Amino acid sequence: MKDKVKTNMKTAFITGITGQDGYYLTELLLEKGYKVYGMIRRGSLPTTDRLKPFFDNPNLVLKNGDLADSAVITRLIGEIQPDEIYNLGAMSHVGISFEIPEYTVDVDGTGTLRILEAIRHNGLEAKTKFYQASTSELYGRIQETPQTEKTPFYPRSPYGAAKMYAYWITVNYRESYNIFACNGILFNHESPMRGLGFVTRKITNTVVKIVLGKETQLKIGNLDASRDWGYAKEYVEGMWRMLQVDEPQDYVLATGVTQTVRSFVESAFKHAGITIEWKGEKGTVDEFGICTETGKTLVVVDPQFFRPAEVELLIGDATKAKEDLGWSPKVNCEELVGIMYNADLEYEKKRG
Ligand code: NAP
Ligand code: F7E
Repeated sequence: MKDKVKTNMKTAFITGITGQDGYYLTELLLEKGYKVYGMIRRGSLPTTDRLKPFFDNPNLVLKNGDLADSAVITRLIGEIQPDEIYNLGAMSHVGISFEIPEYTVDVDGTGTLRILEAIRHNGLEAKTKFYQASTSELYGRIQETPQTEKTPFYPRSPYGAAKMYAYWITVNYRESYNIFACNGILFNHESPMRGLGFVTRKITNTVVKIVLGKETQLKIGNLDASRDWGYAKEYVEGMWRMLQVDEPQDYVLATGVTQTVRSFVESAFKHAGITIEWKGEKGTVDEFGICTETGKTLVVVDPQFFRPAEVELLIGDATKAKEDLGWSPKVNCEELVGIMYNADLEYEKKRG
């Protein structure tokens, strides 16, 4: 019986396992009984903090590697012979991609090609299913609203342009070599596991720090950008479902609701019992937010967080994922703010 379980055990290989989505996908796949191999990068400090809850699980194996290193990727995929590969690894910060564009395309664009070539090199075209972490940033300067799988792309950053190459090379390897390869075009998804450099987590974490007296102000960039924000834990379920259907296809995952950064800020402060009133000229660096009760300035606009080109508004239509995969998100943005705020409150209290 034990041997039978082992034989039936599926094997997954995850790049980007140390990131937000890596954490939730690892949790999901281990729960489903997968053997999970994750590629990690060497850092001067440990990069595996998010994975601590799974360290004792014998079905999780971590291997050193990098998306910039073809030889390692080819070797690891050859050794692991995975049933499923989830390519979540990326330089994923849109703003920073303007500062390190060449590195971004090497990792986010060519890195995807390296995995697809490794599948071919190891003769795994008929065995290994491939998930590519595509993104709503492909839509950039949006060509229609809401955005679907058919909406034309118009990326607005080195990150978006690199991910556009990755999107098309995934489609190309599916069509050329019959690899089961899918693009998940995921709209923004957030959680307590989100990196502190992304706007949602920066907001909930800073608001908590203001409440606890560790910070005095939230310094923010473009308050009027709008995003379709969902809960990351639900989105990794959609990734997995894309690889369980008969035909490989590309799918949008989104909530279908968009909110401004401004309203996310207001909502996070509301969880702290603080009402923000906006002062100064709207949409300029002179705008600021005060606490209506105390009159203290709690939010200031800081141009260092502006981007050379901005994606102003995103809103996705995930009808295809609902129909084909039975996937639809349950957690709305207001609930998401609550989940993140409460987790940050616990986290910051523990840190002291
Ligand atoms: P994240 O938290 O920033 O995690 C990125 C992961 O990629 C980390 O594990 C990071 O490793 C790894 N990585 C970075 N450079 C690498 C390299 N050169 N070689 C190998 N691994 C590398 O991102 P996320 O939010 O989980 O997103 C997962 C994927 O989905 C990314 O590809 C992202 O672009 C894409 N995506 C995200 C969203 C979203 O809203 N979250 C939406 C659409 C698409 P270290 O820990 O060592 O830095
Ligand atoms: O910015 C504005 C910023 O960095 C959201 C990545 O996961 O989702 C993410 O990319 C918006 C932008 O996410 C600050 O200008 C204002 O309009 O949280 P973000 P993103 O750029 O949407 C997509 C789907 C991905 O694929 C990416 O990998 O918020 N904004 N003030 C700010 N943004 C940041 N980071 N920091 C600010 O202070």
